Amino acid sequence: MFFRNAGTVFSGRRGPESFSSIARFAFIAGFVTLAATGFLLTQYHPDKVRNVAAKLPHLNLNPDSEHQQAIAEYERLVFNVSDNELHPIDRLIAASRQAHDALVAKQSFDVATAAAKYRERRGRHPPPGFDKWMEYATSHDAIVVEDFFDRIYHDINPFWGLEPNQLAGRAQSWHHVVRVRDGKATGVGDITGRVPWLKLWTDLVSEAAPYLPDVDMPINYMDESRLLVKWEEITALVEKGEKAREMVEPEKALRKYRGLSFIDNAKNANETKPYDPDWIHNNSPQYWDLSRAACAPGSPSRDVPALKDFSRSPSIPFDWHPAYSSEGYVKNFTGSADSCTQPHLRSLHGTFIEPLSISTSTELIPLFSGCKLTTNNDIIIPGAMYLTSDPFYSGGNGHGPQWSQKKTGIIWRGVASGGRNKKENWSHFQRHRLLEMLNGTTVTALEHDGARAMTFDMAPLQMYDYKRRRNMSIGDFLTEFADAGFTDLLCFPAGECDYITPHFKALPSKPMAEQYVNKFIPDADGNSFSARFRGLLLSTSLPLKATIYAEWHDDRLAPWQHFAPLDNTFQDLHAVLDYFTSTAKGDAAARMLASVGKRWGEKVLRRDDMLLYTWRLLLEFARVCDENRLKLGYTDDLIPVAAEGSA
Ligand SMILES: *[C@@H]1O[C@H](CO)[C@@H](O)[C@H](O)[C@H]1NC(C)=O
Ligand SMILES: *[C@@H]1O[C@H](CO)[C@@H](O)[C@H](O)[C@H]1NC(C)=O
Ligand SMILES: *[C@@H]1O[C@H](CO)[C@@H](O)[C@H](O)[C@H]1NC(C)=O
Ligand SMILES: *[C@@H]1O[C@H](CO)[C@@H](O)[C@H](O)[C@H]1NC(C)=O
Ligand SMILES: *[C@@H]1O[C@H](CO)[C@@H](O)[C@H](O)[C@H]1NC(C)=O
Ligand SMILES: CC(=O)N[C@H]1CO[C@H](CO)[C@@H](O)[C@@H]1O
Repeated sequence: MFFRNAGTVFSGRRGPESFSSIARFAFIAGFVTLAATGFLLTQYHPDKVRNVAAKLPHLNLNPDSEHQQAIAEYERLVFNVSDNELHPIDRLIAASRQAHDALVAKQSFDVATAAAKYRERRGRHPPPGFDKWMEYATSHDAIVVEDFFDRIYHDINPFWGLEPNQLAGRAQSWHHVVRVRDGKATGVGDITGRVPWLKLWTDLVSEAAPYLPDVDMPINYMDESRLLVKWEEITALVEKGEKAREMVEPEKALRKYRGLSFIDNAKNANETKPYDPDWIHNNSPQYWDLSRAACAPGSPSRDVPALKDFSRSPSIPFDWHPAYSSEGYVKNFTGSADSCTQPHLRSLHGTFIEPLSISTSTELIPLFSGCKLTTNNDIIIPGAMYLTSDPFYSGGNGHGPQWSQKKTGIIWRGVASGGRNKKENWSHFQRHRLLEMLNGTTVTALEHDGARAMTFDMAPLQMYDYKRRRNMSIGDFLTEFADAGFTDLLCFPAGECDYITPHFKALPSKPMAEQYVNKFIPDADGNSFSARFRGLLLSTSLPLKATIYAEWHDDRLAPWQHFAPLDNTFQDLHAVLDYFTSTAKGDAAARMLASVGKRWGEKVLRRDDMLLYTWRLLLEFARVCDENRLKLGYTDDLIPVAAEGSA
């Protein structure tokens, strides 16, 4: 039973005891790489700590560094509480730090190491041109960890099961293409009256173009991702590709891509007309049904059909312990985005209720998109909005004041998107839910008068047990703390807002830069990904994030390290906010995460990092579109004397 009935009691969880010694260990191990706070530890577990500290490299603690102080302050506080005062989130922070440090320790600094790690993880030689890619990466201080690029292989692998010339032809003839020929990139396609994405992506690819083979990047010009191929079909394609995969002898590897003149010169009209598969334009809620067909058989959502009637209140599955969570808090953020394991999302996210537009194919074609559902088969590139300097998304050059200058508050502004919200279905939309949960008036009424909110129930006390929840003061707290509202209610039909005005009022918008005065900023999906996440990470505020969309950067960001993750139900929202605001330790944790996230973002979310991601992706895509693809490979590192005529 997934869904909570009125009165269902939450069925208890494992106590936290079993975690604490591991958590402590994790913290101590984590310090080795922290390079900042060794001396503080000595005040606490003297013996253990001295052992660790003895192994620490010489540390240069700069007492003026806001970043180092942010870390030191949290550690001081977390080490001064007894095990049973540790919050589950403290344990998650410790575990996340340890996992992330271990990941970053796998960094490659030279092409031979990077190529070896590539072969180990991918089972092929890297594509030709890998050396130039690595050269650019190292000369631009990029952090190269093979795992950071997993997404590329997840996305590209099914295409190894398709025929290369057909792939190349379909890519070349698509409606909107970033085309690379002879080391130059151009945008092809009619963009009259459209957003400037083609130019943004073309400008990015231009920077890599001198080092790229001829390649076509067919791009999706809709907000929504487009391809939902049945799980069985994708699996068969991936298996076909894997069966053919080989690690050719280094001397026999081909270094030169075939090139695309064979298509460019073809006079055949069939090859220049865009190939459009059957597009499904049927409106909701069949989208859920298309999506679940892309889930593995046996996964919880696969056999749960779309809801037909959204007139009933949304029900949140409280009595439920997903594998991606620990003690009620998201631990595995990738897992939390997966709709295949969460059948209740069929009625808790606008994408599955009434998306603005649907144009979906169940046939696999090459198509590049800025984001996708975990079930989609589009190939992800960095969202075009991340490439603009538009302060609407990025907040511009200001990233907000220091933590101590900030207001202890949470702010959110945005439009009531997520899909087409209507009288019959709006209470199921994620942004509406987020705002009602942050509305002090609504929550106070819920706590004191038993008035039902339209979009949510209070999460059970048994699951999230804290003082404010017990004394029913979450509403009062939010009244002071939260400033969250829609800037446009986007009523449907337009102008007929009676159904929504008792619950929401439109507020004036606020530039991102002004929002950064607050400590906390939640980020929720709109019609697709929110496009503000990068700006939020780079700010001095702490982003709180839930999403069902995958993005290019997912493998390089860690929840509870760079941002605070939320469940897509938001059932954990109040408890997470309580953790951050009820003790000095919580505030220090928020300050630390905001600072660590910003620092990390400045290292791995730069334009150069988006360039390197796209560059590597295009090398892979050019290879999979090449009829010699099984033999193409970078192997110079394995051949003692470089052979002549490298491409
Ligand atoms: C640790 O906690 C105790 C008791 O609450 C307090 O007296 C002491 O000052 C704290 N130490 C530090 C370093 O914060
Ligand atoms: C296009 O393809 C169809 C079917 O493969 C073929 O019958 C037709 O002659 C082709 N047209 C041209 C202009 O080559
Ligand atoms: C996180 O979840 C994803 C998707 O469900 C899964 O593939 C991955 O193995 C999980 N990661 C960990 C560390 O459990
Ligand atoms: C409830 O508890 C919170 C946290 O301790 C406290 O700040 C608040 O004043 C309390 N409110 C009431 C009504 O008791
Ligand atoms: C908060 O909720 C109340 C009703 O509970 C509503 O009147 C008000 O407009 C809401 N505030 C915002 C900013 O939407
Ligand atoms: C998925 C779903 O049931 N959506 C409904 C939202 O509300 C409109 C009525 O305004 C219905 O037509 C949709 O079917």
